[in-house]
Amino acid sequence: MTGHAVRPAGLPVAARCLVMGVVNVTPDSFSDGGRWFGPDDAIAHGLELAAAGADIVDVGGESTRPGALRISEDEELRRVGPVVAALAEAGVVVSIDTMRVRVAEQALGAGARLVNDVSGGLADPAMAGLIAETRVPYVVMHWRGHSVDMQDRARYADVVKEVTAELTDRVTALTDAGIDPAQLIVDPGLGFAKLAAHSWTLLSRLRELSCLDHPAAPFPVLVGASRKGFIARLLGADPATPRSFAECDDATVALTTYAALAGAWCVRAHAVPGNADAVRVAARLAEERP
Ligand code: PMM
Repeated sequence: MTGHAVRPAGLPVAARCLVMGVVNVTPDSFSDGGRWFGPDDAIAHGLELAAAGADIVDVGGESTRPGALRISEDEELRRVGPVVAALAEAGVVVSIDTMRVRVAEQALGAGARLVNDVSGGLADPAMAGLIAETRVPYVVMHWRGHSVDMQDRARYADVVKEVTAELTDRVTALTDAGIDPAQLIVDPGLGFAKLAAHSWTLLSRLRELSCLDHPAAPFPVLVGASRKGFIARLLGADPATPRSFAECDDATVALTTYAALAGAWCVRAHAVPGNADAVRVAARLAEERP
């Protein structure tokens, strides 16, 4: 099966893996923090990503880099509100990257079409109700706790088994709360409560992640490998000197080709053009498969 054979309603449809471009409206994000912090720069960047081939533009106001502290809800709303509204108004398919129901609700009101919740509904108990009521597509990422101490939770005997079991529990809880399984997209949460080796193992066994122990499986899979620390550490001169995040874009493109061929529904990426090419290359190769 290919993940992109399963298509969440209300989102772009293509005979290939989709590309989600990233706009972090934060001063301190892991990979591009501070670059698009003002609303005008963030809006211009979102439009640029859409023009470069992003099918969806993911707007986030809260950094989730390891060790990050939370910001207030009002600050998050202040950061993302004008950016979501302007991009949606311009016809861009906007995804809101938030763990907070109030931020998700306001973003949907301003025209966002997908909620990307890195906590999979665990951070805000009211999130499931909003998603059930609005019937929008919803990304359920594997998450074990807030960024401040998430790396202390990177303990696994069998990372693929535990991540799929924990995602199954989330999907079951969300569907029990009234969400239609057709709204759900799953994500292994690369780098979130994961050491580098855990992220590599999960990527190498991507096909297993959509096949959760749930009657509605397989689910579409979103992969967020772009500029993550596990790539920076692999490519650095030595373990103590990871490569800079922006210098990981070529390796991200390589992983996008792989993820698309392994059936990912969508990849989340900071530098869109190379990834937009990679998903098209992968789709062409897949056409030739017997
Ligand atoms: N990674 C980040 C933020 N949001 N959302 C999903 N669904 N999956 C991810 O892997 C993910 C995400 C952190 O990366 P960034 O701060 O570089 O954007």
